[in-house]
Amino acid sequence: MTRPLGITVSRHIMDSQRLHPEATGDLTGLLNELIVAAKTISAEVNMAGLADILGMSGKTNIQGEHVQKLDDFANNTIKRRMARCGYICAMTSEEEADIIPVVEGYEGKYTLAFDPLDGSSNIDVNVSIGTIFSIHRRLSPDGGPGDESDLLQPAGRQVAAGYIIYGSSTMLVFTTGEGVQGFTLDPSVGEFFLSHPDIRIPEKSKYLSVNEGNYRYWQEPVRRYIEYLKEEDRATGRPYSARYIGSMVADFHRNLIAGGVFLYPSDSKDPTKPYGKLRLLYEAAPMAFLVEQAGGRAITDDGLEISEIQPDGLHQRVPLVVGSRRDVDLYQEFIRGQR
Ligand code: AHM
Ligand code: MG
Repeated sequence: MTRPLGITVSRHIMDSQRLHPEATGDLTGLLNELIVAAKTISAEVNMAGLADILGMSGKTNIQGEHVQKLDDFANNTIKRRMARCGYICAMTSEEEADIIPVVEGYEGKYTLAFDPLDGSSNIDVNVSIGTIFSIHRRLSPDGGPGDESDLLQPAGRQVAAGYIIYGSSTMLVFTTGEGVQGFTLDPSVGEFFLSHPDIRIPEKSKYLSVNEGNYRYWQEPVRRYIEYLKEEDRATGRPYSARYIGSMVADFHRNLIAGGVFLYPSDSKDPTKPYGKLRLLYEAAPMAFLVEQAGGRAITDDGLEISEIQPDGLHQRVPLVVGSRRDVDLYQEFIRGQR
């Protein structure tokens, strides 16, 4: 018996590079190194119930959140591998307050922003979690270390972005600006194979992903939009069904494949965090790039395109509405007072 000859992710990346004679191979090298880090994390996540890796590390991160042992493991795995890969000049991570330098002499022409393990609250309970990444070309001259300005670039200037979801299987979903491709890890051979070529998000959906426990803290247009989606009207496919996992990677992935709208709007729950929970550089920006490449849309809760925001801090938060284009367009009508 033979297995079908699948396209590996490295083959796919090299084939795409061939279409760009000007390419130096650095982005290919960068993605390949990142994929090795992802496979390492995936192996550890799969062992989570058995190895002594569940629970808290005892540390608190820049956001004041308790760091889980697996968060720490994932952060160190990416940081250590990428610091001497030779393709990037600086990094930022959800788990680190300051810019992360690379090893001297290994500075490359890209930057990397990442959330090593998103969905921390789901780590210990065997629910899908993920790694998110965002890559920009550096602004400062090549050679020498990168600085904060290299990382503080709008989402619309990303050269690649994606995530690895550790779910019922491990998948890598990414874009380099030429559509969105999905690869599934075959753990028996340790390779990602192309399983979801050219992913397109359905234009309109019937799924709503939001933490409705925060309802009382939302602004009026958000409440009205959610109420509207819950009303009954067969002609417009309402009421929508609710799907909320609490790991953005998992919620986003579901919506990308099946259609859906995900919201993490600003709320008045905690006056020190007026812009919701999600961070621009390594949560909202990569998802915006992916969804746009798949035919969807990503805006803030007051209607700004995520791709156009000029970041002013490594850990800046941003309210996010992302998903099927017509569902996001509809949300915009609510904030414009058209509904
Ligand atoms: P984390 O990066 O600390 O894991 O937090 C981000 C996560 C997202 O994955 C998810 O969308 C959100 O937090 C869920 O938050 P809430 O529990 O407030 O609904
Ligand atoms: Mg996160």
